[in-house]
Amino acid sequence: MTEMAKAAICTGEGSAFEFADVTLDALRSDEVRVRIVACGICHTDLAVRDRQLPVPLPIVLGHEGAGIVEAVGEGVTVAKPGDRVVMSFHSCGECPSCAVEAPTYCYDFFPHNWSGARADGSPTLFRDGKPLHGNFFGQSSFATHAIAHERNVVKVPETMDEVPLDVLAPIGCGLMTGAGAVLRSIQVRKGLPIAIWGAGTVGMAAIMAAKIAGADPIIAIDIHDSRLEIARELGATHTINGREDVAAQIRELCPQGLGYAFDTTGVNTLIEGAFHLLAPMGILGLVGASDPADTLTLNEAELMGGGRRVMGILGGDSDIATFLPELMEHYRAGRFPFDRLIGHFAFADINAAIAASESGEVIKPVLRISEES
Ligand code: CXF
Ligand code: ZN
Repeated sequence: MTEMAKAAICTGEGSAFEFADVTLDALRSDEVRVRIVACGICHTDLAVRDRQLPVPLPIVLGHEGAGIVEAVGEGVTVAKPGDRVVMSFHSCGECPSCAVEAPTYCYDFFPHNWSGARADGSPTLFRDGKPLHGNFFGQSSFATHAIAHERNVVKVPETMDEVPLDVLAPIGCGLMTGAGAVLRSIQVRKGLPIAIWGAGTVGMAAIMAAKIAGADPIIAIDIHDSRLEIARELGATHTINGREDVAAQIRELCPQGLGYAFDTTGVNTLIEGAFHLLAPMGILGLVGASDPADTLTLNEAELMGGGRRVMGILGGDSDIATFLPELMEHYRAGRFPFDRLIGHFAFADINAAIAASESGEVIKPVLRISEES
């Protein structure tokens, strides 16, 4: 059976997303059809639009979808029709990374997430009877309906019944990346100082998680004072405007050095500067998208001598089946108040939502696509 949907199609840099009627392919045995209630917008969607990632266009983007399951293939056990679900990235489930519950490092990440079709090359979407690129992050959720997979759908626990899907939607990307980096990848220890460069979605999630982990102090660095104010509300004990002498202020606050430095900017001069601030055994975590031509210069004695570590991190080492419910519980308990970052927009206003994200006016735009019930 096929299903009609309305989707926002990305045709490339400089062009607004266009709405069109599309058809979803018949479900395979491991697939889930979701009626989308809400979907967050992430910088990765915009990086695709701007051709910074090798994803084919035109395509239906959107990878922070949440909705209600409409139908499932016969092999699906994670959810059933009527369940509330959030979606995240897809993975193969078979490679050495997936075998140790580290699917963000899936050896077959590209075909499952960025090829514009299923990993076997078959299209999930059609427009006017012809294949249209979709299956973005295994979902393509800028649409009224999406095909997702057993491995990238997480049922929302019943304890979250009171929490609307238009709040939960963005949990499966930047939020899990920042929180997972602190709690899972770096495993921040109580009482040690952390500094976080960049107070966007990922940085803010890292700040909230650093508070959960008991890091102290928690220093947030950004060039926008308005973001630093929110960072303080969410758990930063100190904030520094990036236009000031950041290194001098951190040295004054932490004369023994930083236990952890976490960069979300991808700017190599900032990363190198952060490395010099590490205490013995300090860890520098990197999640920012950088210019592919950039290289880091690190002093070998400084790296080896103090047992310092530099860690590349993807998706906060999230194992979504366990970690997303854990984060939802932190939200419910008031420890992870990420709703503070959300600005809601109607689906029809997707281009305004993108503009608000790019101007910095809204940290995490979330599209309302249909009523929850
Ligand atoms: C991704 C990167 C790979 C793992 C999951 C999250 N980022 C998306 O924007
Ligand atoms: Zn994303």
